Amino acid sequence: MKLAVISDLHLGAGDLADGFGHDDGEFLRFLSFLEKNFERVILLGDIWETLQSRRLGSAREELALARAMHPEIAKRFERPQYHYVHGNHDIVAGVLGVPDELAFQADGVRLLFTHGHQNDALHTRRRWLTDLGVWLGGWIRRVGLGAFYRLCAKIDEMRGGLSEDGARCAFQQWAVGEATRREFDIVVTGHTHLAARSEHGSRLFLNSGSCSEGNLSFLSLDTRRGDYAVNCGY
Ligand SMILES: [Mn+2]
Repeated sequence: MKLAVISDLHLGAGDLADGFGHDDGEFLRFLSFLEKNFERVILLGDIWETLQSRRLGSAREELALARAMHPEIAKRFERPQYHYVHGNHDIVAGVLGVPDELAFQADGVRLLFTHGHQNDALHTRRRWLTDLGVWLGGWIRRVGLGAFYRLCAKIDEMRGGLSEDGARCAFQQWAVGEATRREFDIVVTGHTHLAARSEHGSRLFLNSGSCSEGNLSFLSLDTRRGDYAVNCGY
């Protein structure tokens, strides 16, 4: 089976906290390319930005606003070729029936797709605190303090134990631990905005990076041929 994975688009309501950074028409052409070349397209979380709403805790309203701001993309994602798994910034989609993980077998390869925020101990134990931090981040951007926002994001990245070196990266260790415990060959994540492909013994860790801020990052998986690659642009 040939699969493409994209994540972390952060499609928002069009104000300064909308981190998508693409022209919708151009992005639709990218989606057409994925549809033509892959049997399934996995949307691996943080597709919609619903945490950085103007009012705290109005995620449902924010999701509706974001969808209205990007109507053609919203419609495209309804096609049966797309499989949506929610993340932490679009956790509200879970209320609408979007799952928090996807698992299946293709050509004898066992695959687990999870956004990856479940790894964040602070998010799990003190979700109100991380949600509040993300919401404040939206306002910091909205009032034009983009550089300050990026500094905070960097600090958060370090707190999360991310590393380019797979053996030292706490996020990868968690994901591969899940794959091992639950007997998956490949674990595919998003969340970190750092595209990655890293072998851990017999298991493979993949991260789709991000399609926000104008980036076009996607994973291509061919389970029949055993080809797994990180791609930037098409
Ligand atoms: Mn995330």
